[in-house]
Amino acid sequence: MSFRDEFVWGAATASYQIEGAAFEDGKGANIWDVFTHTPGKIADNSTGDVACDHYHRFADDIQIMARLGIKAYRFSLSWSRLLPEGTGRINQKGIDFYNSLIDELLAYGIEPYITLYHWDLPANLQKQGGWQNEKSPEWFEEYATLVARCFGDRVRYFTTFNEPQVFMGCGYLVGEHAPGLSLRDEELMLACLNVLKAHGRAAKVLHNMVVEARVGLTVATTMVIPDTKEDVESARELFFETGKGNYVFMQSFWMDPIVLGRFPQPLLDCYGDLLASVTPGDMALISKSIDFIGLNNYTSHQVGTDANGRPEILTRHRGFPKTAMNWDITPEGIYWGTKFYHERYHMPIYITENGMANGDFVSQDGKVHDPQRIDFLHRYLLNLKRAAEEGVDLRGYFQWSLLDNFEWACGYDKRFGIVYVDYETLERTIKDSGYWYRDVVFQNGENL
Ligand code: GBH
Repeated sequence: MSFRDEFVWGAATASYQIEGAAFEDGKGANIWDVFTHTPGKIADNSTGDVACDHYHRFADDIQIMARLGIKAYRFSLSWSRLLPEGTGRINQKGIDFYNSLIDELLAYGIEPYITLYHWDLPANLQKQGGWQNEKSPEWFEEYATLVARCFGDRVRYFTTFNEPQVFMGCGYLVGEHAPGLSLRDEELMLACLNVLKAHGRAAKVLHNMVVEARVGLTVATTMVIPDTKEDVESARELFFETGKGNYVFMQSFWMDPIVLGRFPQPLLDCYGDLLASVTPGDMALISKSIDFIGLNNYTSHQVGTDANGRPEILTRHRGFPKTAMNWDITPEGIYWGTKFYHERYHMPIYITENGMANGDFVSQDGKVHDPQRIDFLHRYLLNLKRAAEEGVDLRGYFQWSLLDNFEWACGYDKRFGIVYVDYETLERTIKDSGYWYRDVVFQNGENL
């Protein structure tokens, strides 16, 4: 067996990165609107005001997906488009937009996968402390209730959060992402715990209100590749390790409570008091709250074992293959990482993002030739297939991204799409990798 028959081949995007229409039709400002309009925060001084103008061109984009045979579309909702202040007042035009998007997808037989939160918190909620406010789990529950009520008649698949590691790590610790904070360790931990509590509440609402709901949470992974056969244990240990000052970017801090119902012991040892703010009632909602795990993967560490038997990250040789983001190209990581996830959590897994940034442009023949991306995807998918063959419960794969788009602090210079976007004319051109992916989808990966 390789990929199961009903394996879901999809493509992914996120609201702030593609929609544009940032101040149209009653949408409220969110933290990325504020951040991008603050000088010096974005590499090319750009904003998501227009982005790919998907808000007005979604029907064309769905036609492109249909042409490529894409079976599922993972997109996120803009919270402040639906609830301009984050709670309370509802913006009907926002609901109308997502209704049209969902209906159009269904008309083409494309299954919608909704992400509730891909980093764009309503600005009004940030004014009240954002995820540091102990009311934030209630805010998120109110939002999830609206989503379930409006879209739950047609949508079954939801992820609550995209990469809590990144929006908390880069947004609340490193400060390179909105809202640009650098919290102290204890403050950061409490804010992260609010995200977990928010997840628990939203998952309950979705399960209660949506018939046959399938709810997940997506984490960012830097996978691990054992250097030799002797380093498998070291790689596993490094992948799931966590401890004092080392949790926000890690795996087990987020996923252990959600799947196993408890925090890892090293964290209980050093943050016991803070973790106690998660009451048994909170934990009852957080644990066993998901039906699948979403993994986003781009790169990996090479892991060896030092003289004391401890895992160590090995430095790769000079000139090691890299993408335009300068991230190492590491196909085997997706094999090892999904395998380790499977062994620890025994859950269905979707790859909710995988792809690469490349220096794409339109050639003289009017096409976009991106053999590097084809090779990258081919190698990663072969490793994913190997994991599937070895029994990892893989349910689907979403290409990041359908379109070139606003790459957060890097602006528009980095192109991740299988569809090229000309930001002057907003014209779309399917890249060679897009056509290649179509063949993979049609053959369920048998041609890899
Ligand atoms: C995702 O974040 C986002 O969900 C998506 O919105 C975004 O556009 C996309 O990926 C591409 O960036 O220094 O070599 O160890 C990905 C975030 C990427 C964070 C890889 C950690 C490790 C880089 N992660 N990164 S490295």
